Amino acid sequence: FPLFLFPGEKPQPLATAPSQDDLKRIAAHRAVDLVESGMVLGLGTGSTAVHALDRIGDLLRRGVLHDIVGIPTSKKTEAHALSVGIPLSDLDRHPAVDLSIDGADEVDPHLNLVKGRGGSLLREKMIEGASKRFVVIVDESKMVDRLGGSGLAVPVEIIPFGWSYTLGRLKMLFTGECGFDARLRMTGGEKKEPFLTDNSNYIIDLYFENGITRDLDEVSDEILRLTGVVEHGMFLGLASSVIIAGRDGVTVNNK
Ligand code: ABF
Repeated sequence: FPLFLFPGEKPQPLATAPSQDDLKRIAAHRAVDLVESGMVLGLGTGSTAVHALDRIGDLLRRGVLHDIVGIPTSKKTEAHALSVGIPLSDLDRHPAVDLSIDGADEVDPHLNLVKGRGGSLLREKMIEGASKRFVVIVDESKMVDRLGGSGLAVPVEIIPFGWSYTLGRLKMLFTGECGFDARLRMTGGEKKEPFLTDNSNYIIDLYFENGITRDLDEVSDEILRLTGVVEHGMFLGLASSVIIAGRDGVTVNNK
């Protein structure tokens, strides 16, 4: 894999068959090659994005990059970015973001995404939507023919007030859809309670047996029109590029 290395830097040894985490790191490092000194960066959330944070921190420490300011997409990312020495800001002080780098849960052939299984979709969409360039980093397992098609959830962030009413309204949008289900996301562990986002909201997870078969823009509009819905995890037309690390190499798909 053609990773960018510095003089004296040893290539990270890969097992003969790279693990999924190796692939995430490879995609992340490729994206960080696009970072230039002086940039305002949108900092993604998740196990793939963490590799990008670590790499940016490393390049700042070595003095290869300087004058970077990062805008974190979650509290978790904020803590990690600070721990690796990335100076932070927010959208109010830096409303124009040069480049955002983030993972995704699903990517379709048109570079539409599902994001937010980690629960950070709202801040991600705000920051990535404010970016001149939004680069998505994934391993090959995230590629799907149709959004919702991996059998995992399409998340919707809602306000807690009247959540079961909003759940009912969301279910009504997909009446008759074969194998459709919608559930309030709960925390794991023994103490079961609703999962809370960084914005103190709830998440409703939508499940589609065969993926979303209807027009994605229409589905998006219908969901957003429901009072009580804050945002959903379909990122339509937002990605500029997707870097896909697979066992046969790295592919870059541009919009
Ligand atoms: C965030 O991290 C989310 O939008 C998405 O849910 C998730 C992807 O996580 P991972 O890289 O751990 O698979 O970007």
